[in-house]
Amino acid sequence: MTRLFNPLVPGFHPDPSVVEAGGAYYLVTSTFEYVPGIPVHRSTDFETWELIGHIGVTADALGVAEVPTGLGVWAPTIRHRDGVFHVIVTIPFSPKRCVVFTATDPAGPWDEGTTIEGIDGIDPDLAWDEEGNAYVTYSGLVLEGDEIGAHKGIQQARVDLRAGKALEPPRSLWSGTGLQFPEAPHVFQHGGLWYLMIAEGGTERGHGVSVARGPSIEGPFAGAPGNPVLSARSTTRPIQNTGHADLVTLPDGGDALVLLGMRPLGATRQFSPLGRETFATRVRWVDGWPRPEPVALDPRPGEEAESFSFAGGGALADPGWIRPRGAPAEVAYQDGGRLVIRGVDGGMAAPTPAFVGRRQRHHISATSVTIDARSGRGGLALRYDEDLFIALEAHGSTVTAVAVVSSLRQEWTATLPPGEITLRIETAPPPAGFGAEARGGDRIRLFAAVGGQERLLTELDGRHWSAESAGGSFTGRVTGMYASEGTVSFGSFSYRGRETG
Ligand code: 6LW
Repeated sequence: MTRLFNPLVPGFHPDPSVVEAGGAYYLVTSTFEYVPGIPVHRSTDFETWELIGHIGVTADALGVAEVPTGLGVWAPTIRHRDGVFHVIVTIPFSPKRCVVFTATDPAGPWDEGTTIEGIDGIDPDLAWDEEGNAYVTYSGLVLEGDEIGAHKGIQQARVDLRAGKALEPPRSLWSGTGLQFPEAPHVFQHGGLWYLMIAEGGTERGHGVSVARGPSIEGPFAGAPGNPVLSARSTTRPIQNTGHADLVTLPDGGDALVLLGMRPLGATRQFSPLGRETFATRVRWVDGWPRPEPVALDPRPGEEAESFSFAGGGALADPGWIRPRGAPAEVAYQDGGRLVIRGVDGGMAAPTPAFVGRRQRHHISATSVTIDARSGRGGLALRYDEDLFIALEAHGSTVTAVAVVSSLRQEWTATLPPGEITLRIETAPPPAGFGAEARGGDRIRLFAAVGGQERLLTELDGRHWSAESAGGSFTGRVTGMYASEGTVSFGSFSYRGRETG
């Protein structure tokens, strides 16, 4: 039996879509303002997933150089047909809009994409009927113009992928049970019928999966009894917000959904530090309807540890580094066994900061760097967005911890002896119970050290840097190295994470 580790892909990885081709699975997720965008994870056993590449490796490839926070790359769908991988995605506020990227090797290179005119909405799905006609099915959320914010339900149009246009005005399909934000549609065939699976209820605690079926790809679709067929709302399940699902057949022959969820912490389970992650759950078919099981927590055991020394040439080429609105290599380079970052004014508050980071993937985590900040200012930061971040900023022998929550800013400063500085950010779940600390999010501790002398600069309540506080930022925590002035250099970066013990 295939074991479904959950999270399947930990850290900020929402809106998953998966396809099986040639004995392997390929999974893509949303990346919003981050570059490179749209990671492609590959697995042959559905248990171990490897990041093999990205679909947009520069900001221009995705049109996200100036995209507002929370917009950018939303909800890709990956499909495979006649030896070609297709990824269709909406990139709101980018010239790309609704775009289809193709590649014969999902590790890349991917083409520059073909925009599909006439599809105005989000969460596009791509499917072909029995005759080979291509259809885009999408969520009719209006993102600009006079009707901004209006919702037209689930829509569909036959499209010409080569010419990049809809071949008919969009038609309305079944749009769920009436919960808010019918979205994330996927259409597929099973047992001679066509199914339309959607998310509804909004991506917060009300999120769920609903299903309808009909005789053709165009419907008409009739909803399943008992929709939503999956939701964690108002339950004590450790994985909440479950929805936005795609169907897949596992290596053991059973069916499963990949979907997004969150792992809230705290006495009233309100704060999710890691944002929306990718999970999976088994599906049984009952009377021709998919019945997903509740999503069960099963994190990979033990500790995940990674470290980069920058002495070898390829450390910055690792695909796990990301940066808002620009490629990491535009501000960072390896020189003399170190990673050098050129400062950008505004530091972590800049929309396009000189920040090169990796997703926080575990509740118990420690990220540390060694830094030389004698010719600049910079350090280690934990970012939700440019308004919500924590930074340990070194300048000469001084280290300042900075915590920013919108217009609130607080600082703690320490002066250290001369020498190479180590900066470390640790996170841990809050204590159990109902005390003051238990009511918040995770506990975040900020350290600076030189030689054997270590200082705890401060301890913070992580509720302010969690998905619920960030609202429509839609991303998750990213921890990494940055510079705000001059140049700073890093000798090492390490991340250790685990879920228990
Ligand atoms: C995604 C949509 C959603 O496109 O959030 O709230 C968007 N729901 O399905 C970004 O993840």
